[in-house]
Amino acid sequence: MTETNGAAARKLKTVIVGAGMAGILAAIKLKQRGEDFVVLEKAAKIGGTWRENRYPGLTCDVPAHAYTYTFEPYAEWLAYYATGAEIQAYFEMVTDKYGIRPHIRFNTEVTALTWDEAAHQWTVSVANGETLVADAVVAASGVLHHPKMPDIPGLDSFAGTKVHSAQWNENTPIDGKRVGLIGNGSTGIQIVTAINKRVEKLVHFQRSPQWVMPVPYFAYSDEDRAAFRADPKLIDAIRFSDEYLGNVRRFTDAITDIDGPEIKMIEDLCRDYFEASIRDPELKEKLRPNYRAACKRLIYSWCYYEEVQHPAVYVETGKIERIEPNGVRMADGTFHELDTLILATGFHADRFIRPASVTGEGGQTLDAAWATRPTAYYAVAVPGFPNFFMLNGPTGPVGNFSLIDIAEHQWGYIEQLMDVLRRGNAAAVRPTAEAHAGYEERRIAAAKKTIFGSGCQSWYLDATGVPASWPWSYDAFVEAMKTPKLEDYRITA
Ligand code: NA7
Repeated sequence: MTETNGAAARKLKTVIVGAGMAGILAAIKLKQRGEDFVVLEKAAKIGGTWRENRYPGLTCDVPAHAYTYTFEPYAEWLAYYATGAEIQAYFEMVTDKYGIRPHIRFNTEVTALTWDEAAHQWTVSVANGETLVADAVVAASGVLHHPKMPDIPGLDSFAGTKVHSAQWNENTPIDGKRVGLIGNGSTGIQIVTAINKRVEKLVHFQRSPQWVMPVPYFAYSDEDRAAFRADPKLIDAIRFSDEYLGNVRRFTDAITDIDGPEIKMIEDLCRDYFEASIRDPELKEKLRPNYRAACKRLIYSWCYYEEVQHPAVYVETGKIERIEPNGVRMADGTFHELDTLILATGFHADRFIRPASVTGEGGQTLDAAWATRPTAYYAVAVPGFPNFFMLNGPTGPVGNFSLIDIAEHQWGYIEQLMDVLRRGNAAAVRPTAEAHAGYEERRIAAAKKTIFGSGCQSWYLDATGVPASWPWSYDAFVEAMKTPKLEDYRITA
C-alpha cells in the first residue's frame, strides 16, 4: 500500500455512465463537492428504467415516499404506490433542481472503457467515435434494461402487433382487441390489472404461477400533500416507519433465514390471501404455486387476484407449442387467435454495463472476469479494474425494497474509495483478488441457503443457479457500506 498521507487533495475527473436513478444520485453528490464530472447517457432523456418502461399499470412496488432520495423527499405523490410516469417526473424535477442536466451528454452511448496503465486513467469511447479520459468511472447503467424475448418457435411470424413490455408503444392496440400476454412476473401481473377491462379478451400465458403479497393501496388527498409540504417530518415518518423500514429488515431476515418466523409470516400472508381470494376452483389450481413464497421476486399487489377473475381474462397454463401469424398454438392443439401479443418476459439481468467492453489492468476484460458470473467485491468494485465503481452492480441487495436506498449506501462507500484517490498521491484503487475471492466464497455459500435458492427459476439466479444477490441482512449491508476495509484494496501511486 502506498503512503498517501500528507499530499494535497486533488479533484477527480469522473465519468458517470447512465442518467437513471443511480447516475443522477452520483452526479448530485459530485456536483455538491465541486468536482469535475460528466454523465454519459445513451438515450435522449434521463430516468433509466422509468424512461424505458411505460406499459399500462406500471407502478413501483416500493411505497412512494420510500422510493425517493433521502435528501429530496417529495410531497406530491398521488398515492401510496407511485406510477412510473410520476417517478419519471420526480427524477426530471430533481435533475433540474440540482442543476444536473447541463452535466449530462444525451444520445451518448459508451462503447468501451479502457484502463490506461501509464496515465492511471480510463479512456472512455463513445458511439460517435469520440474519446474522453477520466480518473474514475461510475457505472450506473442499471440492471434490467436488456429485454429478453421468449425462445418460442414462430415468434417472428406473428402478423399482429407484438411488443415487449419494456418497449411499450402508446399505440399498441388494446381496446376491444384479443390480446395475448406472455409472462407473469411483476410486469405481466401489473399489465393484467390495467388492461383487463379494455380488451375483448385477454389470454394470459402463465408458465409458472406466482405468490402474491397483499399490500395496502390508497390515494393521498390534496390535504395530505399540503401537510407533507408543510412538514417533511410527516414524510420521514412514513419512510423510516416500522411499516416500511421494519418491513425491509423483516424481509431480508426472511430471505436469509428460511426456517425463521419472518419467512413463515410472508408465506402465511400469501397463502391466506390466495385461499381467500380465488373463487373458481379450476382457476385456483392454475394459480397455486408449487414453490415457496419469496423464492421468485414476490408480487406485491392490492388488486391482481380480483382483476384476474374478470370474465375477459383467461389464464392459459398449457405449454406453448409455437406462435403462428394469427395467434398462439398450444401443445394440446388449442389455438388462441390474437390481435396483439405482449411479451412481459423479463430481462437479461447479467449484462450490467455490457455490451460496452471494459478492459482493465493487463488487458483483462470484464467479460473474461465475469465468465462464470457477474461479480464485484461488496457489489461495487472489481479486482483488476481500478477506479471503476458500480452502483446497483452484481451481488448487491435485490428484493422488494428501494434500490435508491441501496444506491445511496453504496455511494457512501464509493465516496470513501474516491477519497483515497483525492487525498495524497494514490492514483489507483481496486480490491485485491484475495479479498474478492474470500467475499465471493462467503457470499455464494450464504446465497445458496437463501429463499431465492430454495427451488424455483427467477432472474435472481446466475447462470450456475446461484442467487446473484447480497445474501445477508439489510443491517449487515448498511454496516458493510459504512467504511471500506482499505486493507482489502490495493492502492497504488
Ligand atoms: P420477470 O420477473 O423476469 O418475469 C418474466 C416472466 O416471463 C415470468 O413469468 C417467466 O416465466 C415468463 N417467461 C419468460 N420466458 C418465457 C417463455 N419462453 N415462455 C413462457 N413464459 C416465459 O420479469 P418482469 O418484467 O415481470 O419483472 C422484472 C423485474 O422488474 C421485477 O422483478 C421488478 O424488480 C421490476 P417463469 O416464471 O420463468 O416460468
